[in-house]
Amino acid sequence: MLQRRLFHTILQHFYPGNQETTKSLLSGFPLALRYGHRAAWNRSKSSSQDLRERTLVAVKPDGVQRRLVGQIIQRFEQRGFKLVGLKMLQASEDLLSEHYCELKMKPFYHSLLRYMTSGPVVVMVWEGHNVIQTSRTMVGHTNPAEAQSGTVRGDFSIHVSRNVVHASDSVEGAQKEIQLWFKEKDLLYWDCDQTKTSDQTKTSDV
Ligand code: DAT
Ligand code: MG
Repeated sequence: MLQRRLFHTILQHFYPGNQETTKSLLSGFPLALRYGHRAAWNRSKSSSQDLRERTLVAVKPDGVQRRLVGQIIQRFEQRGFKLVGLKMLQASEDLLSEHYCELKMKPFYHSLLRYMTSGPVVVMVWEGHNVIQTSRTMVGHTNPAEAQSGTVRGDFSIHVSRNVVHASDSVEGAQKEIQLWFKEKDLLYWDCDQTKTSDQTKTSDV
């Protein structure tokens, strides 16, 4: 009500004596207010969801054997993504057949499962803006022979059957894979509160 009266006063200032113009502009005001407010709310809602995008990245058995886990984690940290889940495990054939269910008919499927069960894997969930697409770019082409230098596969591997790392390829794929590999309770929600850290440092310095 206060906003309506304020708007009326402003209109009166610009259109003195023209009651009709003032009235017609005023009738659109609550709508503009309502939709403007809703649009702003939707914008902030979608941008905060966007920052919370999550993906599954896994260091495959060859990556673990070759002691590449640290370097791969470092690339994601350095890029600015947030680690919200991490575990090392010997994956079962059941889990992998679910993970790679879309590849069941491929000629390499059985050797893929043999390779993926040949040793432990390190599975991670990374969070951040556009993390799914950016991770795919960072990981590089499926076939390392075609992967660009600077990507994980382009820097650390030469053959498609030993391509070191996995990253989800879509929003649906990431959701499915995260649920498959992690229980909800094993994913952490933590805030990146650097201000607090520097305040604490200042306090302890005093
Ligand atoms: P990506 O891992 O890049 O998402 P994908 O989902 O098509 O690729 O395949 C899953 C894995 O299967 C891939 O990382 C390595 C293996 N693979 C794919 N194509 C292959 C091929 N032609 N020969 C052997 N292994 C292959
Ligand atoms: Mg894939």
